[in-house]
Amino acid sequence: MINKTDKIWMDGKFVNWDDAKVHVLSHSLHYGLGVFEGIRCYDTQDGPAVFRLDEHVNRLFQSAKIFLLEIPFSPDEIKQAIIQTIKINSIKECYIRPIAFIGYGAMGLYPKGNPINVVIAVWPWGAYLGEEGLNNGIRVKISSFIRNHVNSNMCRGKISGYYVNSQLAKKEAISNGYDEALLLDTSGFVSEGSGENIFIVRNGILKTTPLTSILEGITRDSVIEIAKDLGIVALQERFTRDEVYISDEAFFTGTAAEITPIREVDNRVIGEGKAGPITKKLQNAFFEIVKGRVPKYKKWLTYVS
Ligand code: PPE
Repeated sequence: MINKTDKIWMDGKFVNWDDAKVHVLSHSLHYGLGVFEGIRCYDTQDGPAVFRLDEHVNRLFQSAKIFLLEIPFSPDEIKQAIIQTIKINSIKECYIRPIAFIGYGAMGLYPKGNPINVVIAVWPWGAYLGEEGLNNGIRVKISSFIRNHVNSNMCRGKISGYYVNSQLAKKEAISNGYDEALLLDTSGFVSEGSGENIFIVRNGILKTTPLTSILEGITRDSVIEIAKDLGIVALQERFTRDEVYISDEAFFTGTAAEITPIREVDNRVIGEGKAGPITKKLQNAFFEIVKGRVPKYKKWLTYVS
């Protein structure tokens, strides 16, 4: 069950959590076109700080642009609303979910004139794939479902409807006794997890999927930059599932998943079957950064107060 907070920002006003309702004929509920973000706010020594707020809000507006949705607020207004939502709920660490969707009005596939509603909610959300997974790694299954084709669903957008594909993959993985799914693209190369990007390590070199069939993950981008700083080469090139099987280390990245080690894929143990040394190094650096303990990376934090 989700952990409730007090207030949700809806179209410019705060409403009580339990009153944040929409009509059952809201267009996006039926047809899946909503653009959203997942952002985290961390408790730091200087108070709560949002990780890479600008990049997340930019991506929200880019998703809207790709899908021709007019968000009736400016990026600055959305950033301010996010900060205010954290403040009003007096919360130190939370997950932040802004979503813009097509509201109640016409039905059918050409909803001319329907309002675009915008909502921002925050709630506490711990380790996405479990504390144990975050520390010791998770078990992954290559999905029988293929990630979206670039011309049926444009992957630069973070769109509600795309997560139908993700849910199919996730359900399949869990019902087969795994923790998470790894999807391939339409050419058979590795794409991404149901809600994460993937990295592998072979011979000390980091590799992640290029930006084709995947969401342009902000954690992915952060890891690439941190790796460069640590002197670790990070390649962005296609790779196949068998390369994952024989990798020395593998991990998922995402706002919710943070940096989650992968210890097994399709019953092949990865490396030593636990978080590998490069994964640990990146994970430690990441948590130091989000907690505001690395001056150089304070540029990625927006302090709430
Ligand atoms: N790929 C997908 C498909 C994806 O959903 C996410 C985030 C990522 C990659 C990583 O992107 P980024 O968060 O910018 O590093 N998934 C979000 C939704 C999770 C959910 O269950 O809801 C998230 O992590 O917030």
